[in-house]
Amino acid sequence: MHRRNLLKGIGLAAAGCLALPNLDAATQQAQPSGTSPGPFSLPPLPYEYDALEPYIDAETMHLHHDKHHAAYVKNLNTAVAGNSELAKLSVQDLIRHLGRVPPDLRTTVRNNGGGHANHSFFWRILQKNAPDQPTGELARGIDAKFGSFANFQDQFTKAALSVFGSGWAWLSVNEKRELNIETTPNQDSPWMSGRSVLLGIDVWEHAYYLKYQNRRADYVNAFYKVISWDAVAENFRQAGKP
Ligand code: MN3
Repeated sequence: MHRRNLLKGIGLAAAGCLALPNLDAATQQAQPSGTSPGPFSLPPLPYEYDALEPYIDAETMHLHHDKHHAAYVKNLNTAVAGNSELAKLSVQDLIRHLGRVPPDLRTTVRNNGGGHANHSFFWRILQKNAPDQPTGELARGIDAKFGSFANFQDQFTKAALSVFGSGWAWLSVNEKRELNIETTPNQDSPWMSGRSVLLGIDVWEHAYYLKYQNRRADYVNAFYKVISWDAVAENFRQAGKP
């Protein structure tokens, strides 16, 4: 039975007061939440939505992950639908080699593939009960490059506050594993320029506006309370490996 045709046939579809079960909604609910048809899927948060309270609030995490990140995934799937060559690449392969993406799809893949890659990364470098600062090789690398952890923090904060409009600030490494602080607009990233990323902060307003409104500096200071330095150190270990 095709319910939509049936309803059309009996003239009730526009009435808006039907008591029949909504088969379309039931079909959608049969899929795991966060999925959209296509090769890319929204990774679940690696912790509870309220895990980063009071620094990053649960409502922001719900919106940021379930709506914003989900939209990048959905739009990326739409963009690669019908292009089997693109659809079989990882999102990292897509954004590292944007020149291989057909010109008519390139901006869409840059923005939404970038958004998917950046946010998938971002969730994993945050944690509850985070340590104050890095240790080991990463700490020594930061001291060698920036003089001290405090100097690094100062420069990273300045970078995050300097982004005009929407974008990100990053701690990245080049092919010689040299540390560098940089910023990118929109959903661009150091990956797009062949570098590896250790740490990144999303300074789009959607990342902080509900809790911090226009006070981006307060959000950046709060971000330091939830950095998983173990994850950042692991990114440093992996950087430059084939
Ligand atoms: Mn974001």
